[in-house]
Amino acid sequence: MSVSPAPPTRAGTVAIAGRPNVGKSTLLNAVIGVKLAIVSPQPQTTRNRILAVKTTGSAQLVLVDTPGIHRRRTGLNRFMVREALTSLDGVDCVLLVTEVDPRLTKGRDRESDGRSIEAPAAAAPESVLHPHDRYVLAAIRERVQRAPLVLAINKIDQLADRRALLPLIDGWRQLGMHAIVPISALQHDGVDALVAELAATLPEGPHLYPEDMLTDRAERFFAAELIREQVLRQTRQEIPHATAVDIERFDERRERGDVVIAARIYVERPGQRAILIGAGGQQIKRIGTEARQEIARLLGCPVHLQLEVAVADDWTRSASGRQRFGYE
Ligand SMILES: Nc1nc2c(ncn2[C@@H]2O[C@H](COP(=O)(O)OP(=O)(O)OP(=O)(O)O)[C@@H](O)[C@H]2O)c(=O)[nH]1
Ligand SMILES: [Mg+2]
Repeated sequence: MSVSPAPPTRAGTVAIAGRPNVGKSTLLNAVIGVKLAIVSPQPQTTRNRILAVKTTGSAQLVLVDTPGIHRRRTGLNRFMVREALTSLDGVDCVLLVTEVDPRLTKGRDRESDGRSIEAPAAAAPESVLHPHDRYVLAAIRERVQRAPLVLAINKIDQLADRRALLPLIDGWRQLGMHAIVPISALQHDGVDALVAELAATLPEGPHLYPEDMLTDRAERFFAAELIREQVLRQTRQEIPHATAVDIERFDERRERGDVVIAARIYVERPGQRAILIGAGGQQIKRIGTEARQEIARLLGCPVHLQLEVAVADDWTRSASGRQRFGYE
């Protein structure tokens, strides 16, 4: 009786890249099944690369969430775009994320006879591509020569009729994607198929990390991020982008089984501080309540959170200001 050999293990790094707000971090969380990366409706939510390990069957994917790639290269944007682009160096695969474009799909969705969604098969790819995606693709190609590009077209839950995807898929196919997978990261639709496509691109070899390893970042980092997430979700205009969070105390009290965290939220101007605190301290209280619950969920234990709001004058505008918060 012959025993067939076990399939070879595969392992490698997959950078998740794309323009801001297309759902890269939502997708990372969906793949690993843990809310690790912060998510908000505001573009430029993610500022740092975040590594997360997904071991599935014989394959291990080392996923790297990255900030959105865009044209602006001043201040904090410069740091974020550099962080995204340098994350591409040496990866085994690039997972390029885009989203269904409402301008391409909404009008077509309203048609029920399907006529208006017929793919203009001979159309130039440029006609269906979002201009920012074209920029992102060029920036990736400049950096990545050999690694395959797998495209995830996200937010398909927004489509009434999935046939509206056909022209988009056609356009992208002409641009040399290794694979194209329509998904809804939010509804976990197509995510398993995407993981299988990614795993198949990875080189054969031993796993790079122990199976129980989730991320390379410390709990303090995620605590600061979850506070920043609430600022992004609960404030508008310039405040989200003027915010940095510094964890001043992070005490695991083993005897009580809880964690005490004291954090300071920095903004750039006194007026922003006043908005963040809100009338009677209501705004900062709401931010604290939500952030505490999110941190407790991630750490799996009760959390006591004290928040203060301080001003670091125009910190995003100077190299030393950005350096102070680790963004330089
Ligand atoms: N409808 C829908 N919304 C989604 C989906 N995936 C993400 N979103 C929403 O899109 C917004 C942006 O999601 P993020 O995951 O923060 O996007 P990102 O690409 O990481 O953004 P940056 O970090 O700013 O580059 C959030 O409001 C998400 O809830 C999806 O599959 N369907
Ligand atoms: Mg993100």
